[in-house]
Amino acid sequence: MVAEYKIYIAGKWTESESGETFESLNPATGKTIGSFQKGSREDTRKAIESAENSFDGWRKMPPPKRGEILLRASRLLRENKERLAGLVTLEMGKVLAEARGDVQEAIDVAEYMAAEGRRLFGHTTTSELRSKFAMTIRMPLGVVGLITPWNFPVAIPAWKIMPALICGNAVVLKPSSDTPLCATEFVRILEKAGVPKGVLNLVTGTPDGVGKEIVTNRKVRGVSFTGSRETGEWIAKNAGIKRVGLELGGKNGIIVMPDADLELAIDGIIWGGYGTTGQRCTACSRVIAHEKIAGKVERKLLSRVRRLRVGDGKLKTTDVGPLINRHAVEKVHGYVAIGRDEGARLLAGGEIINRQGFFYRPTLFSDVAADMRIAQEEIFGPVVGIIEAKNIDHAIDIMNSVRYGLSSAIYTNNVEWAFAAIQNIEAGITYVNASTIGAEVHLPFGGMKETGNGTREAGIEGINEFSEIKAVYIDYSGKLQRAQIDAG
Ligand code: UN1
Repeated sequence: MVAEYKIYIAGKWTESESGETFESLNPATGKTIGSFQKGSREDTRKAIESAENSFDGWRKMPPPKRGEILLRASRLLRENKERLAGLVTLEMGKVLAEARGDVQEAIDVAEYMAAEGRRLFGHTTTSELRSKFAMTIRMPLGVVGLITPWNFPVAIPAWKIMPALICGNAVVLKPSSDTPLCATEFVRILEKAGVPKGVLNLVTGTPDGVGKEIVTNRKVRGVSFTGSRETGEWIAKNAGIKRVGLELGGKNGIIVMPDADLELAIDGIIWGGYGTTGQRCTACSRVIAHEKIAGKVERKLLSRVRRLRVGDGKLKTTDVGPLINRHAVEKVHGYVAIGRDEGARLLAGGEIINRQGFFYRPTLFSDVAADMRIAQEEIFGPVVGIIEAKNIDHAIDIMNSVRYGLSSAIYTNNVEWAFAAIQNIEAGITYVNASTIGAEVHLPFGGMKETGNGTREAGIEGINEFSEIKAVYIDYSGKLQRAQIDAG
């Protein structure tokens, strides 16, 4: 018997009125791990209403009290870290060490946001008039809809839920249908930590049923989405007048300059390119190697890629886990064919592994031109291409030649080159002598160009994403004072 899970509305675990369910699979075996409610538009409307009804009580709770609940959630996450990491590996496929990192990221953001309960700073400032005081305060948006992907099935819901809650918003969460179990377990932890009924609602289901309602419902004041560019574009067009935060992926590169510590650079490329089976928005899919050392980079990388062990993420011997589903395997394989047709040289991988589950051989291309599709489009799999650059300016031009601008990295010990990269790469994140992945939760996360719409998540930017700013003027002069007219 397959375990059946429910949706969570107004503090109750219930079945969808649709009467329909869908299954979540273990990508390492292709076997079902649970059955989930196919939430409908009607379920979603109920969830939005429940959020609306509980919003006032929640926003009036003193933020440090809300912080205590988040802190309890962080403790519960810590106590349940191994169990949750096991579920992340089971449902999403990443190797256990990374699954632990996924849960740890949720703990970190819960702690950070819990402490925000005692800050949520505004500004105090001067006034141009006498006996007048001016400041800003933060207010919640109201009901917010959070739509999250499968690649960080605990961390990304946490990035969004924790700041949303500490700011006093009420939440409707729609997790990816590839990882509903992780979302369900995460919401259970928040329930146990004491988030009041109705403040956090979970509706599993399809983009058509749940996602569209969240995006188009006028009662929803903010939407935060991490996922594909196509869906992001649809959201931007259809959300109407509400705040929208988008994080839509990348085509991230690592520049390797001739003076770089090559062993370090190779470690960074392997981690950024093949960690999480390349399924991070921040994954490195382009190595931009200076022509003087490109041959060396290629040889060293190839010998490392060949040694990567592919398998079930729960085994200690596995370096690279499965892809998320059959469709992903086909997509990656399709891109490998495109790369070959375009004239890139396939050095390793390029094949579907013939076994249960959704496995793909770690793949490396060289002779990649910056304008090839495999160097321009997000593949979201274990595929890396090497592109040669003549000098630092050329390398940065190549880096910037894509529509995305999320993460980037440069390996060099030359201060001039490092700062050229810092100042000229159009990306939300630049690493120096570190890989493209590994963002920490107290710094802003997000990208430029078509990676997003200018919002940033995590850290203080997470608070900005989920709060409104009000300007407050207090005139204690006892007379009419007109700004711009009576000053002076
Ligand atoms: C993502 O892939 O959308 O920096 C998030 C990193 C992780 C988060 C990635 N902390 O790679």
